[in-house]
Amino acid sequence: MEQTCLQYALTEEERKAFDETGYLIMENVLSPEHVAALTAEVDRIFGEHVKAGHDPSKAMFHPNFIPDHELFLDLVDYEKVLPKVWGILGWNIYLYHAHMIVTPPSGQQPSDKTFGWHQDSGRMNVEMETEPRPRMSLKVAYFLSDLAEPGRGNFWIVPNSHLNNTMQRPEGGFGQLEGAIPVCVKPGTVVFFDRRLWHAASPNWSELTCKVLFYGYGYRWIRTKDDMTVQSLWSKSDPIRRQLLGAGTNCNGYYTPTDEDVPLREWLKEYAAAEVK
Ligand SMILES: O=C(O)CCC(=O)C(=O)O
Repeated sequence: MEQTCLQYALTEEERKAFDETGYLIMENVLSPEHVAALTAEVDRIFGEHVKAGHDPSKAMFHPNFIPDHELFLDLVDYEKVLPKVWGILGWNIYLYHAHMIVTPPSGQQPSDKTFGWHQDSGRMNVEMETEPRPRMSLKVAYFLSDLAEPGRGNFWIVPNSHLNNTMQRPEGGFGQLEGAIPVCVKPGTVVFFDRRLWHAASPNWSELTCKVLFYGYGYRWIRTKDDMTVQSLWSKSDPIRRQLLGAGTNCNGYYTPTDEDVPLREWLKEYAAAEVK
């Protein structure tokens, strides 16, 4: 990893905003060329799913996409993004989950049916007994399509909701959570969100196809949430990327890491001592 990434370190202002609201929006993180190259691979994968029988008018949820192309692998330790992830979570982290979502035009009329509001990580929200729940992980969403207007299959969030274990749900299956907003962003925008932030996917009532890549980072002692068949990529990765792809010396090293388990800590000690706790 190059030291140039330190110019993208989490600022105190960003930390405060993330802690208070549960999310952070950064525009123009990906250049138009980068967006175009990623989009070409997303379109290829969508096409393969359609050939294999996926209904092209339905949303595609495609997890474990890091091995599908070098461009996806390169975002795992992307210099404009990773420093913000370690700034929030610290150095004992890895990519526990990644999924690609393509939401084509539904052809349906807009409705106010309640979306699938949730905090991430399923049973973690039932079996962890604290109020508020612990953060544990965050997701980075790379928006590839133009979501500047609502109704395009936008990602929806309830700002400041991450410390609420429960939310009042509208009765009768219609209406959204109080305070909910669509995230309206241009291609190339990245959104960081706390896994506890109440969020939802929404239907696409527009003519544009919605394309988003989600990268989930969490502590190394959290299990993967999809197959994450990234082990074959370890040998061609540098030590920090290997850590982020789940490598470790032995099981105990996920809980009590040695220097060999967490090269990110060693790198930070050398180049950004203030970041090591
Ligand atoms: O596709 C979306 O906009 C929502 C994704 C989501 O709910 C998730 O990553 O947990």
